[in-house]
Amino acid sequence: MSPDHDGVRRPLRFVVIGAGMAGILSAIKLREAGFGSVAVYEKADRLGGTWRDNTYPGIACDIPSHLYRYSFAPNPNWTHTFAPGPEILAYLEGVAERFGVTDAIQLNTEVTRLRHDGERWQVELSNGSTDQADVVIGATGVLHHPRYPDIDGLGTFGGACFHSARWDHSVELTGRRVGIIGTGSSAVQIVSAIIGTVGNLYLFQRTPQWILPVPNPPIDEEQRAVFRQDPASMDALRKELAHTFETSFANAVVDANSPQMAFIEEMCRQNLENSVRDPELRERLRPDYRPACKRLVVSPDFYEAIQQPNAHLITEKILRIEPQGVRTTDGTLHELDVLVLATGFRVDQFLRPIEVTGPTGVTLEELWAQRPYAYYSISIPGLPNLFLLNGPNGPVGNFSLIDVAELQFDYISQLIDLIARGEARLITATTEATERFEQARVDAARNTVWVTGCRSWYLDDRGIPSAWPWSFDRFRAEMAAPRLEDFELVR
Ligand code: N01
Repeated sequence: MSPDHDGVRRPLRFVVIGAGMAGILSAIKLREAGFGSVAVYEKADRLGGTWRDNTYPGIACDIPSHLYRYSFAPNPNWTHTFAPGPEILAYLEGVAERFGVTDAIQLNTEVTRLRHDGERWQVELSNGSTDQADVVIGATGVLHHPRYPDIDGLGTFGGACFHSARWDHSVELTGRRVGIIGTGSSAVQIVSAIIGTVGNLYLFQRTPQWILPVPNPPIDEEQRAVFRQDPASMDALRKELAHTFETSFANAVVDANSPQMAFIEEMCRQNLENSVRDPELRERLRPDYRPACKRLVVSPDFYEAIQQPNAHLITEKILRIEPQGVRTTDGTLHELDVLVLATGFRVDQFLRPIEVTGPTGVTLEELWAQRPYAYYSISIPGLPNLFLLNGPNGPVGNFSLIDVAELQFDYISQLIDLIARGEARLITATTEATERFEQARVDAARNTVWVTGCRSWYLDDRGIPSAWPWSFDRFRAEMAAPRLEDFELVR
């Protein structure tokens, strides 16, 4: 019997915002727990979140594919160690289909307002209709809103111009003069993917990046057949990858002085020394901060690509954009047909621009006037029964975000259970517990490699990393069960 009708748990209505990886997860888990009344609202015309939005050439995940998958839906068919984006999108769509949640997803429907009336969340939608929910799950993603650079004349460019997360596939690149602004993970993948096709490529680098040379070998059909026939062998691989990843990399970045971090630094330095032949180019590509201070860029072939005769690394500052191209401060006009803005994302948005008002009248904008925060990235004091997946200051950069979301969901489901059982009508973290958590997080962030002297999207307006500053083991332990004394439970 479903918990909606088992007489022990009361029926609840759930609204999930966003049908990306975390929203699909929520629908599957809620249905699996027997909650029948679930609506997932997705503003776009297709599910898939970041893997729907980012379709630029060369896109791949930099977390090994056998780690970047739902634990309940291992995939024996990944074609590469790091799967290309379209394969991940197809995987997410396949999982939603296979677990029967596509009917819960309403596409082209944006949540515009959430207002808690003391009993339930009143939900307003872009199509003019409304909904009500006992519990809202915000699964709106971290790297979602493109950041457009504030450069003079951006709108005057005469050719095609688009953000890396809004790739215009109707634009022909073959033989053309293509400019790319930015040198983050997106730009590096794009450069490697298009250098063989374009006429000339101009990479506008404001800050050089360290590059970790990790190869991306294919997983051949023979190996995939083994995984299909013997899922235990796939699980063994996953465990081995998870162990290596957590101990050698994910945990190194939160301890800037660890031997693992020293090893990663050495690999990056060797990569630069050994891969870039021209000493002058090598120096222009050399960062003046420690590897992994910015989110480490992983690429087996970027240095090779940028040394091709048709590749031009531009390190002069951009003065302005003109109809013909990009003018740098040395007076040179770099004439272009296409301009790609690989300039990253606005990472302080989360639920925004949804207007959220709690039962006391307090708004999300007031609560987050300085910057976004949430107790363990999940609960915002003043906004009961609203739970976030991959919310503010969570483990973002170096872990599989699917693992993160699954652990967070298990934690949230324990709170939902209290609501369903009538032990609480409304649940929210207390202000005091949230402040305590924030202080501990800020203190611990001082030991991370992210504060060793660089500018990055990790850093908030105070220069404090908006990230989980502890190990993954600690995250797992904290997510095992909520400390109820840190929550206000209203009956
Ligand atoms: O964005 P970024 P991204 N003038 O913010 C430059 C994930 N991801 O889309 O360093 C000139 O890293 C800016 O320069 P600077 C991953 O978590 C994963 O590349 O600030 N330049 C920087 O070089 C990643 O970290 C994968 O000086 C300007 C670049 O634009 C995150 O997404 C693939 C500028 C922005 O880099 C974001 O990566 C892709 C200006 N006005 C993304 N403004 C994989 O899984 C900005 N820049 C592999």
